[in-house]
Amino acid sequence: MKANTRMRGKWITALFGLSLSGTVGAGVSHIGLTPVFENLSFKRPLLLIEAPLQASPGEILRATKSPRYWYVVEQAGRVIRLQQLENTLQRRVFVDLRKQVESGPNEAGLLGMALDPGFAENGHVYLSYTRRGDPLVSVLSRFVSRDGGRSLDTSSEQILLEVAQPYSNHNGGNIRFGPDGYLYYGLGDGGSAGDPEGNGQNIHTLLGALLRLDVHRKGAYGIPADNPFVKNEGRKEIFAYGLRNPWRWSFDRKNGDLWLADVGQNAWEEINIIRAGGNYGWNLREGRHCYSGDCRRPGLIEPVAEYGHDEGCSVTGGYVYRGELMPALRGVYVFADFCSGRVWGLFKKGTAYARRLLLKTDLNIASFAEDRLGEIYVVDLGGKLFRLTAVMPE
Ligand SMILES: [Ca+2]
Repeated sequence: MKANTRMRGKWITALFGLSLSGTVGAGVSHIGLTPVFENLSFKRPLLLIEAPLQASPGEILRATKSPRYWYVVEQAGRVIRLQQLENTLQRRVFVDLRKQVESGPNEAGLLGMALDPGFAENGHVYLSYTRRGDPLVSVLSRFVSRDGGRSLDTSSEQILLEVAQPYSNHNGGNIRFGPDGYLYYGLGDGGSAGDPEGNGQNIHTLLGALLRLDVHRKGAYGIPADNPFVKNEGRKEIFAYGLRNPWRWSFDRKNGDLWLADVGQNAWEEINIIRAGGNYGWNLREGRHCYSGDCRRPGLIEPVAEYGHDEGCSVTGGYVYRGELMPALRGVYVFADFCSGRVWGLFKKGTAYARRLLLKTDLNIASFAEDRLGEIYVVDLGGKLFRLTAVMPE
């Protein structure tokens, strides 16, 4: 998200469709939005997370009969738990950290949540938030649920990492476990505009970087032995750097590829595939373009796609689609622009990617979500949630 963005807060439930010309088969030619949890509204929701199935593997085959649990993260510091069993839906507060979370600045708040891969056994939940105070501090903490995921014990908080924020914007904050079992944590460049402190290119600060942490060791965290700066100069937590504000990013559930959308300054929004040790260019480059300094020096990794501010102003990264409902989108990376509400797909063409408009919306898309079946959801900051679906043309 971007600080200077007007918050429309409006949402619509109508379906919009644009033809996926040339890619479409089996009579599916439109992509639309279907409201989910229709009777509920959330306050500035940022994330939707489905809990893993807590049953025997065979239960997956009867997914529609099994209870499904969801967590909706609200920016102000609350997480709502939804329990869906066939047609009934129960809602309760999972955790309320509003007293300690600062959500005044537009890009501050409870920004990230990840369930431990061993959540069913250990109840561990990781939260990333902006803590009240001056300066603002980005906090990564572990909490424990002692009641099977129904609520979080706030007294269990163990702070793993604190990073002071020189300015109020570009807090990043997304956290996720990779397929390698390590916790990844994205931090913006510290904020203001143009990266005045040069944090993006500075490997001695955790700002402007994607971190990779081993949170399954004793103490706060350990450094994975193959992190790129373990044997080199630079902070050992860093996995990749040269990032401006990695607001949303995800792993491809099929092959583990790490797709990261980096919010641009005034001109270009970009999508990256992250490699260990990679320098993604900010603030020398904005997208594929010179921004400042020695912007043509070798070693800066280009985004796989970009778009200009004639089509939006703040990219929201999504997912590579691996579900069943939209066959035409299988293997396609789906993402959006927060300001324009447009949703695109990146279709692989040889070694490059072609960007195609999938859908126009009037939403402020804060995040996408992926359920356990690989279906994709849209989280609108205005308070509503939707599933992306294929719709028949009228
Ligand atoms: Ca870049």
